[in-house]
Amino acid sequence: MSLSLHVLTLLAVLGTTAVQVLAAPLAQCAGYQATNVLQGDSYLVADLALASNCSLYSQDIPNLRLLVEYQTETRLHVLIEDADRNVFQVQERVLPRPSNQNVSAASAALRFNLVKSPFSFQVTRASTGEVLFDTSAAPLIFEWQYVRLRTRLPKNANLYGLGEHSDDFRLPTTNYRRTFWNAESPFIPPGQNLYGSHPVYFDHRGQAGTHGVFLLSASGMDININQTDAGDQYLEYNTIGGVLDFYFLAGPEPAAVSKQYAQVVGLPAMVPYWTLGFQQCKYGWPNVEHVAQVVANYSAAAIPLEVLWGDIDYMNAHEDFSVDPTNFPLPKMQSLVASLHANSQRYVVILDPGIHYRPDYATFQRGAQHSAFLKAADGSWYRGLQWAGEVVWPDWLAAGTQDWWTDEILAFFNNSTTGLDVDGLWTDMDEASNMCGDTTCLNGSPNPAQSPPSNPGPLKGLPDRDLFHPSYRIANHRGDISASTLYTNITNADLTSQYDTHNLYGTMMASATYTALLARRPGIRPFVLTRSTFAGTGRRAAHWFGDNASTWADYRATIRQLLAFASMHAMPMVGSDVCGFNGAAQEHMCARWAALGAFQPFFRNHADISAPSQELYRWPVVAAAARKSIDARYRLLDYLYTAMRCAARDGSPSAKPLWFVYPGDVDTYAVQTQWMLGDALLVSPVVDDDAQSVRLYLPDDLWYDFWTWEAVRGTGGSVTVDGVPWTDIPVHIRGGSIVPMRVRSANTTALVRRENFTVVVAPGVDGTARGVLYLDDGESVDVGDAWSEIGFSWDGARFDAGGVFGYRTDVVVESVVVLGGSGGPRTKTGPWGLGGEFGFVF
Ligand SMILES: *[C@@H]1O[C@H](CO)[C@@H](O)[C@H](O)[C@H]1NC(C)=O
Ligand SMILES: *[C@@H]1O[C@H](CO)[C@@H](O)[C@H](O)[C@H]1NC(C)=O
Ligand SMILES: *[C@@H]1O[C@H](CO)[C@@H](O)[C@H](O)[C@H]1NC(C)=O
Ligand SMILES: *[C@@H]1O[C@H](CO)[C@@H](O)[C@H](O)[C@H]1NC(C)=O
Ligand SMILES: *[C@@H]1O[C@H](CO)[C@@H](O)[C@H](O)[C@H]1NC(C)=O
Ligand SMILES: *[C@@H]1O[C@H](CO)[C@@H](O)[C@H](O)[C@H]1NC(C)=O
Ligand SMILES: *[C@@H]1O[C@H](CO)[C@@H](O)[C@H](O)[C@H]1NC(C)=O
Ligand SMILES: *[C@@H]1O[C@H](CO)[C@@H](O)[C@H](O)[C@H]1NC(C)=O
Ligand SMILES: *[C@@H]1O[C@H](CO)[C@@H](O)[C@H](O)[C@H]1NC(C)=O
Ligand SMILES: CC(=O)N[C@H]1CO[C@H](CO)[C@@H](O)[C@@H]1O
Repeated sequence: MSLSLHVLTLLAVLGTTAVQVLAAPLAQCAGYQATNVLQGDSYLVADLALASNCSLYSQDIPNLRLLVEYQTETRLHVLIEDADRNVFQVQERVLPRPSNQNVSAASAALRFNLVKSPFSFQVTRASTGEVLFDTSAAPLIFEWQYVRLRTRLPKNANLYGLGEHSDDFRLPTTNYRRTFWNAESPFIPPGQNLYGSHPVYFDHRGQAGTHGVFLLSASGMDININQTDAGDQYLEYNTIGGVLDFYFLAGPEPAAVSKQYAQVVGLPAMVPYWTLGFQQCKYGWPNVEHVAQVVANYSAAAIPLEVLWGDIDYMNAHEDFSVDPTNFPLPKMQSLVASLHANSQRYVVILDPGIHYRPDYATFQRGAQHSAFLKAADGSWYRGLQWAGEVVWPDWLAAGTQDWWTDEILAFFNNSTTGLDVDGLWTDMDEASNMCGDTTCLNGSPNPAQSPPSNPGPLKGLPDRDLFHPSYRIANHRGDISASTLYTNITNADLTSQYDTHNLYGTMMASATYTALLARRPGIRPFVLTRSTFAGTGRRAAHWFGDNASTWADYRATIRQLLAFASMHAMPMVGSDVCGFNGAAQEHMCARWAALGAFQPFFRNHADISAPSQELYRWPVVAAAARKSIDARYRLLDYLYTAMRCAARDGSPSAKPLWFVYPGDVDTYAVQTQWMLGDALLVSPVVDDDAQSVRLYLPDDLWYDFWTWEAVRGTGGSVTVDGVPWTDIPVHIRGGSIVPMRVRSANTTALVRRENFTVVVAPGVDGTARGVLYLDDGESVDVGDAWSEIGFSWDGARFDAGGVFGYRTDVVVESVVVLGGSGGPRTKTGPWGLGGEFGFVF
């Protein structure tokens, strides 16, 4: 590349205001000097003084403060903030911080080493001295609207996470940029920012352990992973604001990092049992009669349907809290929901954040009375475009918004005879996606945002920033940071700016919806599905992977997305639009996707209005694949529910990559077409277009074919499985596991819960096995003592079940099956009740 082209590119990227700041090349930036270092048993503080002005994109902040806390044995907190504490920090009410247990530095698994001049720091693993993070790679830059921090990394490091993206699971290590700016992203374009922001990465160093690095920041940013011309590997944060609020997580086992991360951002919500059933949606269903036919046709095809969804079609003129009086009239909707409920099926509908700006629309009027909307400069409501047309936007940080939102949900989704008695809510378009692509779409009518306050106050953001066109431009695929979303110069009710809170909008909407649902059915676990996410959203909501296409490429992408969300973003309840959202689903692909979806936690078929219908009964082969895989899923429902319970209790991943289980096996590090569902099942779908064979990796261990129970000795190599019918998906049970299964499947999860168990013992290489079964009522937020956690063990000759038996049930263990052995599986028949421990020699 020629020099002139390089400069031109820079100018284009930086915009016109950047010309003068280009005069200060990066190399001249001298960073900070640490002074007044004060070290206690469990903390270190220091002042950081600017060495010389850098002024790369905006003015430097002269005085910073460093706070290092040994919060737990495995968690080190490093905060670099402005000494005056004006720079925005994510509100505690949006993301409550974990408590600091003040452990002694000497006992912590991670060490902090300070270099005073120029200031840099290292984080090392105490047990080995291994350097995990080292910011001496480049001087710290901390400006009003640009913050840069670079860490050295081992060459070609094994890095994962940094969602939401559709890129390789093991991240590229050269010339790779991840941008964080929540955006509606149809077709989930590779290499671009998508709907959510999770600035946490896992760094896997093989036998030397795995650690995690979480930057608690909602700011727009680019994270560059690259090598210098000299070949030095680095990862570099480039943010347009916020502070550097790092949590270093020691692991050292990969799943330990998942748990430590969940401790920081909050444990995931426990899902209601029914949400693990199969679900169907489509945008463009024309009327309630058609929807009732879908339900009937699922039944006629003997494919269990648990949850029916309503996309925006059900609304009147796309207004929230309304039904279309012609095609989806309320009485007919109510009888649809009543008949679903009578059959133990469920109904969930969509809500959008854009509230129609129509003076006689009661929801708008009541919101206005509560001052629940974002405001423009002249005090009028800030407006934009969403499905309903010209809309105003809830300000989730305003004092009256939660009450207004809860009241709307209580009234419209009234659980008595007057309302639409839904079982969950779906928050869409919450990035927030604004169909006003630029600043003039409302017929050019001026709609300026309110002036930012001259002194917003502590942690609420620096005043006098260019909130519209910051000089450092992140690589948002939508263009400017205000493009196709809310203007970033809008002031929220708590005096923070959209510039700083943009990435929190969806998580706040999901959280407000969760709160409303809890008020509506007190004590019952709410179910919220959100498109836009941020670190910690799993505390309140589930997520689907957005609007992609009915293509084999996107079928494969779901596996990478599942792995990242479930194992690294503390969001266990995730899945894709089965058979793809955009475009025409092809028969064989849809059959494969039905089976793949059956082994991912959130399992919903959904398609766009422009896409042909793709319900699973539409093709015989797809129906057969669905029946077979849903039958298996439902027999495994309590195994899956137990995995969700583990996730909710301690952050254990509901699904994870092979290297979590075989961290020393380098051949697993890049595997992104297989996953472990829970601890025992390895799922290895056919992944090539239209193929009937799959090359799957089987680690050096004992495995059992889930369908035939045949033992398979993995050698730590790939094996080819040929002739995989369109209806099938290869699944293996890991030796050493015990898997509780229902004896039979049923048409709804409520019926599944009445079936007895068979317990499948899959002995490992050493001949032993263990497993666990969690049981409760499936819906209470607080189950009190009414839960069971039954540990199963097999020592080679004896089977035992013990643990906690608080959940009362008539369901029994009918049989115990031990796989392997020369004579094939051996079965012992009970029954054994689930009210107390039992055991026997086989
Ligand atoms: C940076 O520039 C400001 C404004 O010109 C000046 O007041 C300050 O002393 C400079 N700081 C350093 C460390 O050079
Ligand atoms: C840890 O120390 C901080 C600062 O001294 C204190 O505010 C906090 O209460 C302590 N936490 C615990 C759990 O002791
Ligand atoms: C990676 O480094 C190369 C060489 O310095 C540079 O040309 C490229 O722009 C960098 N890419 C990113 C994403 O930082
Ligand atoms: C339901 O099945 C009937 C009979 O096959 C068919 O005529 C109808 O179009 C189907 N409707 C839907 C919505 O699938
Ligand atoms: C729900 O409907 C019942 C019966 O009409 C009514 O008494 C109640 O006030 C309604 N609840 C809300 C929150 O609107
Ligand atoms: C926010 O930006 C828009 C678009 O440039 C402009 O019309 C409006 O006046 C700005 N508001 C403030 C307070 O700067
Ligand atoms: C219906 O909603 C009210 C609150 O509006 C709640 O007190 C009641 O328990 C709910 N009933 C059911 C069956 O969910
Ligand atoms: C589900 O219902 C269909 C028809 O209603 C029936 O044929 C099928 O046997 C049922 N399946 C199970 C597992 O109960
Ligand atoms: C479960 O097993 C018990 C004891 O053998 C039996 O009485 C009961 O009918 C079984 N339940 C079902 C749904 O098969
Ligand atoms: C991750 C992925 O494969 N994304 C694809 C989604 O669909 C668009 C359009 O077909 C492709 O361009 C992307 O590559």
